[in-house]
Amino acid sequence: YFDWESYHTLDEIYDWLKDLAARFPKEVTLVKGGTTYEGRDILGVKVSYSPDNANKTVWIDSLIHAREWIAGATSTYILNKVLTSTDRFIRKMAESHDWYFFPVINPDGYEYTHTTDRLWRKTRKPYSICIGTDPNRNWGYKWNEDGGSSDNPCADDYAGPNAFSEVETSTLSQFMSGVAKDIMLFYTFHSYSQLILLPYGHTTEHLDNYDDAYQVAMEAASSLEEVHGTQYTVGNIAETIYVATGSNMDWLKANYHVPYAYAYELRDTGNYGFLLPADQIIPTGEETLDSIMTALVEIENVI
Ligand code: 0X9
Ligand code: ZN
Repeated sequence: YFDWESYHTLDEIYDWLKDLAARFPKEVTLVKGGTTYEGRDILGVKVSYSPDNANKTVWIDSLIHAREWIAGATSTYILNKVLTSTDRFIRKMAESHDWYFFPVINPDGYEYTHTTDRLWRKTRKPYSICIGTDPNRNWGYKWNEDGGSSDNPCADDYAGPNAFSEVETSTLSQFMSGVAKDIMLFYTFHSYSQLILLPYGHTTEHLDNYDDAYQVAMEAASSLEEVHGTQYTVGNIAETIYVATGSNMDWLKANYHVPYAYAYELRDTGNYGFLLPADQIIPTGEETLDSIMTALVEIENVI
């Protein structure tokens, strides 16, 4: 029932995560990262080959924006390879890190894209005459500042009435707070535009360890391109696309000093946009996986 030839529903993804926990009882733990307005769980898995949790952690989340289906398909592709790849190099990288995968962090919205409106982006909690907050504008760092979001509940980038007004972001942020000190490398997958974006979204200034993180991303982008020729642009969020505040990445980076944090805007550059055909899932997964492995090598200088 699960493959990378088609896009899957929330139930299919959650059943697959539960199935992994049953098939790999030593390595895979099902984790509840939070809850949603409509009463669903935000389910993820922890993958660890180290009984003493001594490994550095890689975090991968996706589908904070409901319509960006390739993002969820790519994170499950990578999760599957972390568990089952027989490539020696990938096995070494997989087993020498701990991993958190949260393929669907906006489950109500994702379900809605399958049942009712394929291009829905936000959560599903009503505000006056409109529904939903942009969960990637609702986190508590620079919340609703600098013109990086909207006060209009009908806008697709509505920040919500206050930071963490949504149960999805408040519960998931509590979960992330508990593991943040172990996170060395953070990814949040979006689509589309073929970009590797670096913090922060409120300013074009290059803050914290920007230059170092940029070098790693450039190496990651060049190894991504080697797989299928797909070209990515690397840069600061505000410089590369637009000012955007209240994202999960910026909140994590600012509060926990996670050394390497990237938002990927996956395929394509607008030909299909959010409606990327399913026959691009596997190539997108292949190239994205390679870029992550390269980032790990660059960060840790190991072969
Ligand atoms: O606007 C957004 O939230 C993201 N672009 S999208 O078209 N996928 O909606 C980019 C925001 C930058 N990413 C993060 N700060 N995570
Ligand atoms: Zn997005």
